[in-house]
Amino acid sequence: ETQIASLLKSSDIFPLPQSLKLSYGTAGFRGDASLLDSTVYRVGILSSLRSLKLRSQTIGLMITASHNRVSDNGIKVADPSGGMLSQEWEPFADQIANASSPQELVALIKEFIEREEISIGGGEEGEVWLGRDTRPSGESLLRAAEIGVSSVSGCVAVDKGVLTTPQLHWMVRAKNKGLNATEKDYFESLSTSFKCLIDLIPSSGNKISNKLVLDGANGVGGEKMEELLKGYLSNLDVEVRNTGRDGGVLNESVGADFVQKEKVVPLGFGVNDVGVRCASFDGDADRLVYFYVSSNGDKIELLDGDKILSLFALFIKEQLNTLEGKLSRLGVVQTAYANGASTDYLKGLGLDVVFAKTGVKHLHEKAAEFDVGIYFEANGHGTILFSESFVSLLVGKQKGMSEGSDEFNAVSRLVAVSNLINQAVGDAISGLLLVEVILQHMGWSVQKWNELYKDLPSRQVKVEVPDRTLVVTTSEETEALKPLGIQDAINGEIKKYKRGRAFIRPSGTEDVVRVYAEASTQEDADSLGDSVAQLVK
Ligand code: NG1
Ligand code: ZN
Repeated sequence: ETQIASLLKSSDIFPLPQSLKLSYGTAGFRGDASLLDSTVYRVGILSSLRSLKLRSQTIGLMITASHNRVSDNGIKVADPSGGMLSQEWEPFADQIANASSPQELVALIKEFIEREEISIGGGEEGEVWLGRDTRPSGESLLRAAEIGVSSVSGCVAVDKGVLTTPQLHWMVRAKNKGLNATEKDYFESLSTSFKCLIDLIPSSGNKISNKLVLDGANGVGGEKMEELLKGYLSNLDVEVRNTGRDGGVLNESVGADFVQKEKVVPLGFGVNDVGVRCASFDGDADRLVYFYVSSNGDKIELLDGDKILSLFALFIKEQLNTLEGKLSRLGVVQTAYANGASTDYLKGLGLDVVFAKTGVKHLHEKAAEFDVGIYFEANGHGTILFSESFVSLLVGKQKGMSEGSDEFNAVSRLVAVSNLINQAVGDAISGLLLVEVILQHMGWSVQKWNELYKDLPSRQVKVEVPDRTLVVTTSEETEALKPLGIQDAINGEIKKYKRGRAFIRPSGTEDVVRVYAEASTQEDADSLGDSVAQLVK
């Protein structure tokens, strides 16, 4: 009862703005930052309940709206594994976020606590770690989240300050595994395994230029990358631009989402960078794409998530092939946005390619079914998952191998990759380090890497509609079930183009319907994209 009274009191401070309809969506709640106090407060409560439910394990709460505009913000929950909040709890998240009064909120919470058999107030403890990106609204939203967390009795909020999204996920995962879990531990783990992989590069290979220029999207990623370079990896030659210190605006004409969707040079890059290896992070540094500026200085050649996935798959496969006997199942996971040429390439390597719905929670789940599962969204969000049993098998086998043999080195590389790559969630910093070391290992320039396969021309269009929920798709998202008849019309358009492929789906993070189109020429992809967009309007 005292618990209820305290919830009623604190929820009074954060009334729900009128006419706000929230949905947990692809990646947590997002919206205009000025409207989100009540939402983050309520998600704070949810996180405490989650921690109590999971026997006091630590839960993560990240305040970010990733690649969205700077005036937006958002919140998402990390489960104890470091992965996304279990989808079973999403309906509850939606319900409480939309509760229109403190009384309704408290009633929903009471009912949920009973149904989930969560006990509160009998000495049970809960812990929630909070992080935020560099958005100006982050600090006050974090305060609201803290109040939500600590309004549940026995629960404490720990403010971890400004972090990339993947750093917080990594720290939560480490904490619950009983490992050292500070930001320093994160940097040390990444830099140690990176150096280990560098030391394992065969000396006979081709040497490539070390130089990389990074577009930090004017967000948290550039800052953290500089910290890593300064404190831990001083001999890596990375120049960071768009750090946010030089007056640039977060995600505005910069960053991975901009570069990948618009396929143009981000601000701060141009004719002086022609041919140089460049990379872009998104606003919270969970996405990574590479590019190089082509000869006239305004166009780019994009190496997206699909190409990063292909590079990783090739390297991992090479190591696995060096081992005697078939020890593992390697698989890759893509979404409908994957370029058709990348899927053909991966299948051509003999890999098991599976498809998941948009949103990393769906890809992560499928990748976890393999011993080594690599997943990437075309936009650059992805990682590699190693099953614990496979890593222990490797470590066990290595003991009987002669040091320095090809097999021994392959095992050492795989173990180092499992430590370097963030296994909680896609991480631009750890992904970048892995790309860099693989390119050095292969002796490949960015141009050479780009030649693995040639992307089919594609085009993405956003269509603003009064109600995007009217578009309903199949589970693979490649066919629209509603509005009735629209899929037949889309098929009619697709048929007109060689290698034509197109689909529509409602965005889970923005108020738009997304159109994806692919065809054998850029003109055709553009024209297919535009005509499908017309059908949606
Ligand atoms: P929506 O807005 O649902 O398409 C976007 C990305 C997803 C995912 C989430 C989370 C595209 C086409 N969609 O989701 O892949 O990354 O944001 O950030 O890039
Ligand atoms: Zn992001």
